[in-house]
Amino acid sequence: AAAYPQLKRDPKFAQVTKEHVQYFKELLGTESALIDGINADAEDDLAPFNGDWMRKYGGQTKLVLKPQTTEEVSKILAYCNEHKLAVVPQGGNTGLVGGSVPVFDEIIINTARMNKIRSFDDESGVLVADAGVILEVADSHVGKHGYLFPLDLGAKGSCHIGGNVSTNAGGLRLLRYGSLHGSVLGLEAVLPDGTIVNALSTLRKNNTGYDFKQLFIGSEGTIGIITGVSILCPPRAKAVNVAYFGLESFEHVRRAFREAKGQLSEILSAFELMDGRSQSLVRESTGNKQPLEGDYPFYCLIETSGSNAEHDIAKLETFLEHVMGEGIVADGVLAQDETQIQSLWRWREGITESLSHLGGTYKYDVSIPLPELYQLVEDCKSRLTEKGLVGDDDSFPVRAVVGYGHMGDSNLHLNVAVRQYNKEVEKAIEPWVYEWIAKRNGSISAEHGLGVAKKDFIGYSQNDTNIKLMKQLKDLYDPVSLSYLHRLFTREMENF
Ligand code: FAD
Ligand code: 2HG
Ligand code: ZN
Repeated sequence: AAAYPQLKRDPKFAQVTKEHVQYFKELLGTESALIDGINADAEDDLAPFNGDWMRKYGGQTKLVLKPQTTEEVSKILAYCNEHKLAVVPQGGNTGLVGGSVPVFDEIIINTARMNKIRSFDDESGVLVADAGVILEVADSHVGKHGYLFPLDLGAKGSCHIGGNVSTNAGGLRLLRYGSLHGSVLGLEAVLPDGTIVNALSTLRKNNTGYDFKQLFIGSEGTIGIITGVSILCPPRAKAVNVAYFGLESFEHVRRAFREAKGQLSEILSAFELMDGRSQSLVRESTGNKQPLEGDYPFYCLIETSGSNAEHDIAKLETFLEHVMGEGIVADGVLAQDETQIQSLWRWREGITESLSHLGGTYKYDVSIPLPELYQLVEDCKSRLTEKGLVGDDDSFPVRAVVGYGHMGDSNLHLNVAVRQYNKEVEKAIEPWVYEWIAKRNGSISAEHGLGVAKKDFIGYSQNDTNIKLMKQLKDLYDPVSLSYLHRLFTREMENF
């Protein structure tokens, strides 16, 4: 991956020296808490921290710090603030907008060693955990007590719950369990000057002034580092069913969604969309046989989660009879056991990884009203085809244009897979794609955040007043802007 070319390193930030490293070594006490590329060549050890999941953004850090406690994070930030050392927070480094990459030479503050479950209350379902707990670990922990983590996503095996909260990740269960703005009850965070903010409430209700935690949820590390999370987990459903359908058009998918909402209502826990190309890509990369015999332009995956298996199956069967009988879905399959449930989910969750085998992927994570949701993919495909950029042989830079996503949340993932990252392709899509979304009052980032990929395009989804207010909040939390946590707003703010 190439270094991010568009931004200049801010000269007000100091270079990391051996003296700085010595301070951190003494503070953290153990070799395993630090990767030191200042005193020795540590290129190989630093590489996984310097690159992102998409191999799109390259970082140049020479120092990774892995604190274990909130106090250590506080001391690190206070020191960085005092010595004008830029930092970037990093969790599982699975973000899809380059936000966790030290695109200059920022010190990485990685939460991997902050991995303790602090408490779980099996009466209220409230989990309190360090920010660096891996999402899947948190879910298994509460699972043992009959509860479910209210967020699920394809990167669950490596992303951290602190990273999830910082990006306000949406994922596969939002339709049923809502966004983290609702389920996160409290947070502990460290401000850029080292101040520890303890808002780690476990209460559902607490109307005593401003709700600080909400500002941290989705702010991508710009106003501080989250160190602890308190989150309300719902009971784990006793009966889970998954169905996978083939459909003839996007109109049919919309009708199926309307029917699913109407007939499955309170047990519906996911309604996911996959286009035909996304499924053939998963087939090609895994070698697995597709769940249905025929080829369809659209597929959808429906999950129900309820407390009574018999009731749920009865509802689901009535629904299936209806959508098949009315010709709303062309074909379908219902998972018969947990293994089949997992294997059907892989046809949806595996798309991102299958795309990554093709080379690079330009990712657009948009929210637009349902009627036009898929039109964006068609228009993008036509545009790239007209420009002669799409084709099967090696002379064409674009290998596939696919659309999939969280239909139930009006959230589409438009992915353009390229043999390698290519300026001509990027210029053909951007800012065209953002203009397309803005014309429909959509969001240019429904769930992945701005990172470095989308920060310059914030104006397509937020007006000047909103951006100005964000800047004011940023200044309040990080008044001297010494820590590099301000980087999201550096560019566009020059206009104010
Ligand atoms: P990182 O990538 O390490 O960091 C993400 C951002 O948060 C960065 O800006 C970083 O600086 C900041 N940050 C990290 N930790 C902290 C902290 N403790 N305090 C303050 N700031 C912090 N996203 C979705 O929303 N929905 C999906 O369905 C989804 N599916 C995915 C599937 C795959 C296969 C992959 C690779 C990614 C997917 N993502 C999805 C994107 C990504 O997993 C999420 O954004 C996730 O929440 C990032 O967590 P992380 O720990 O990896 O964070
Ligand atoms: C998903 O829903 C993730 O699978 C990733 O948000 C989407 O890779 C993407 O564009
Ligand atoms: Zn998604």
